[in-house]
This record gives sequence, C-alpha cells and structure tokens, in this order.
Amino acid sequence: RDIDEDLRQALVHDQFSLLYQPLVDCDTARVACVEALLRWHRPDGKSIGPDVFVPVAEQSGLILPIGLWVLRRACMDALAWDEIMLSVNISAAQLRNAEFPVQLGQILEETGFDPGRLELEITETCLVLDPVVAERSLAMIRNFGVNVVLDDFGTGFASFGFLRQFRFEKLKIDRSLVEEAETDEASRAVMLSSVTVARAMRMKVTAEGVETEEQARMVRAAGCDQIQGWLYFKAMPAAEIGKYLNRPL
Ligand code: G
Ligand code: G
Ligand code: MN
Ligand code: NA
Repeated sequence: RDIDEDLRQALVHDQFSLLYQPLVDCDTARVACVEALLRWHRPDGKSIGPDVFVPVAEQSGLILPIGLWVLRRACMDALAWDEIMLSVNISAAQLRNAEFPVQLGQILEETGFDPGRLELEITETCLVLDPVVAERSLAMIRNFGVNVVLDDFGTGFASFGFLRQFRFEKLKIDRSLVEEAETDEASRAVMLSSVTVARAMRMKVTAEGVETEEQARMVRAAGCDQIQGWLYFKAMPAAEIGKYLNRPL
C-alpha cells in the first residue's frame, strides 16, 4: 500500500495526535506559548514524523484536510490554557488554498477560540512560491486578529526584504542558526542582526532548538523574547500542559 492511501486512512481512523511544546518567556520565565506538533501513529505500531509524511501529504493535497484537523484539534485543546498563545504550523499548500481563510474563520467560530491567541507559523517557501497569493491570504488571516509568524528564519532565502514586505508578528530563529552561532562568528553576526532588525520592526523573536545553558545565555543576550528547546521543554501531550502554566520554571 502506498503512504498516500495510508494517510487517507489515518484521517478516517483517527491515527493523528498533537503534542505541544512550551515556549518560555525570557523576562518572566513562564510559559508564554505552546507550539502544536503533529504525530501519526500507524496501526503497525510505528510512529512516523511530520518531516516524513507532511511533504507526501502536500503532494497529494491531503495536507488540506489534515491541516484543518490540526487547527480544530489545537484550538479545542488550547481553550483550557487561558493566558498563553497557541502556535500552529501551516504548510505552503494550505496558505495557497483560496478557501483557507474562510475555513480558518469557521474553525475559530465553531471552537470559540480567541483569534488574538492564535499564531500561524509559515515558512519562507509559502512566500517565495506565490507572494501575491500569500499576501492576500495573510491579509485575510490578519483581519480575524490572528498572528502570523515566520518559522525557520536563517536557513534559506528569507531576507530582511521579506520582513519588510510581510510584517510578521513574530520571527523564529531556526535551530541550526542558534547552534552555529555558538562557534561561528559569521552565523553569530547573522543571528544578532536578525534579532536587532526584527525587534526594531516590533516583532517578537523566538530562538528555536535551545538545548544548552550556554545557548540560552547567548540568545537572551542577543535580545530574544522567547526560548523554545529541549533545555526547558520537549513536546508533550495536551493533558500535561496545565501543570506548567502560571508558575515560573
Ligand atoms: O515535531 P517535529 O520536530 O517532528 O516536526 C518536524 C517538522 O514538521 C517541522 O518542520 C514542523 O514545523 C513540521 N510540523 C509539525 N507539525 C506540523 C503540522 O501540524 N503541520 C505542518 N504543516 N507541519 C508540521
Ligand atoms: O520547523 P519547526 O520549527 O516547526 O520544527 C519544530 C521541531 O523542532 C519539532 O519537531 C521539535 O520536536 C523540534 N525541536 C524543538 N526543540 C528542539 C531542540 O531543542 N532540539 C532539537 N534537536 N529539536 C527540537
Ligand atoms: Mn514551527
Ligand atoms: Na524551525
């Protein structure tokens, strides 16, 4: 059987689940946000990561219903976490889908989730492929009061020009850049200047993939607002999030 048919069955038979990884606020040392991360548990007992199946689902278009399932599930789960933001990854195919903004509006209405607490993480791929469509969709999404976040910054083509054109509410500095900035002066310069530019544009900045105290010190000193990484939290089931809220680390 091909993975495509398996993915179709996965939706029907409820084989997807979401984990949530907390992001820590640098000033308050409290959880400020959680990122929803998709998991697929196959009937044969194997779990397959989204880095493997999301590209396949994008090819077949299945990412559209899967993405809607993710949004609805995440909004329902996050209703319980009053004070924090919810971050959801959106793939290029979803953003390019003309129906997406309307479907997002419906999910917000059905779930009663506050749009001001929702962040959609998009990657530069969405914007490079079709900047005109992306800009139109982003404008509609923003009209709901939903925040738009640029994910994986520092890995590809995304430039300061992108930041000017699209005006994200938040920038996420990719794990690879955080890692290289520790030892490589050029990478450190890119990281530092990115944070400076983002903050000057009134974007929040998250450092991703922070695994060591040394990296945490470095990204704090650089001016990052939030830290995401295994140093503090790995992704966990929804039921465990509550115990980390409203108290410092
Ligand atoms: O959680 P993990 O490290 O395995 O994620 C691997 C990749 O899959 C990351 O790039 C992440 O952004 C992406 N990803 C995780 N969950 C989702 C999702 O719900 N939708 C989409 N489009 N991508 C996701
Ligand atoms: O592309 P995106 O930033 O959405 O990817 C998120 C992925 O990064 C998740 O799959 C998550 O498991 C992974 N991740 C989060 N924190 C860390 C970390 O500290 N180290 C590593 N290696 N991966 C991380
Ligand atoms: Mn992400
Ligand atoms: Na990333």
